Amino acid sequence: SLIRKQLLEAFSEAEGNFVSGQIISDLLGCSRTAVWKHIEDLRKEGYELEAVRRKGYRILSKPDSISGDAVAIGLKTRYMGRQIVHEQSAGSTQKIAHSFAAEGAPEGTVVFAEEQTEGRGRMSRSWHSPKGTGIWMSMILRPSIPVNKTPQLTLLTAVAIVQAIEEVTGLHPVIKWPNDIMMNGKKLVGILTELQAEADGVHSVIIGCGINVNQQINDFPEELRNIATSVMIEKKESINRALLIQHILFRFEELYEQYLQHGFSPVKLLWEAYAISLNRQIIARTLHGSVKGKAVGIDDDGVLLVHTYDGRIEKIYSADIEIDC
Ligand code: BTX
Repeated sequence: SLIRKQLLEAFSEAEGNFVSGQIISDLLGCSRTAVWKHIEDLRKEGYELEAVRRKGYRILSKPDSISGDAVAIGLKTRYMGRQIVHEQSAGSTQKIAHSFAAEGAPEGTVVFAEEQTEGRGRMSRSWHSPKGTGIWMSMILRPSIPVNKTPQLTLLTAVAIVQAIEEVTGLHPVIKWPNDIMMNGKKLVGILTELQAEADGVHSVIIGCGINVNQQINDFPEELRNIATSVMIEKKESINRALLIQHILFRFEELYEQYLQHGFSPVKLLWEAYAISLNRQIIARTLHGSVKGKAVGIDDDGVLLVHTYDGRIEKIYSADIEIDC
């Protein structure tokens, strides 16, 4: 309701400080008793609120929900996440985003699901997306860039997510080219970039982000337990998903604007600072075989450059990277 929205906005502006009962009743144009009733409603929804005489009310914690409201209230972006589609359960948020994009959804539209039953990774691999624990989201973008530049957006997204995780949790994840964010050698985040393009260029780019947030180790199936991790496992406390989403969308928009104005170089510098695979011996497994050598950098398109043992520089467009110890 509108009242609920105004109330949450008032708390959001107070940034964790008290808002007096009088201010709330003026704002909502209702009696102090009615204010109390609205506060009780918020408590029922899972908000933890403190009431102190003469000071008023303040929010101690929000429920870990990623409903449209929870993400929208306190969001500081101009267009990222200004249109939100939130599903309790979806096959894949990528699929939903593709159909919204085809119907003309504006840039910045974001699709979330509490769970995915057919979450997908690259090359028809699957992405485990259990209910209520992670951020399973797809962002719709409409950049005017040639098709061959779109892999840069995967790298840009990785930088935005690392920055947001650092801000919210104090953890320092690293990026493994092209699309993994890792913590202590395990996968924390996967990114999948897909396109709708025709001869006249890119119509839309759909960036899917799978972020393991509040899973415990037992929430992962056996085969992922040695290769996957979550923010909760690393940080040893649960994290409010809506807050993390807000930071991701904000960082993303900031970098994306820079990218549209100044090209890939500013993003490339940041990406390199967060990358672990650079200057290491690696094995890149591509669809056409493996390339061994030292990862020496990425070029201006975001392609990985590998200095092979026989002295050549190989360009790797798509591969799985293993650090060769
Ligand atoms: P990828 O192909 O690089 O990684 C997929 C591989 O990662 C799987 O084969 C498996 O080994 C491992 N894996 C699967 N699930 C998880 C998990 N939860 N945590 C860690 N490792 C896992 C990465 O592809 C791109 C993933 C994008 C997922 C998002 S979620 C929202 C959007 N919707 C959708 O269907 N996909 C994207």
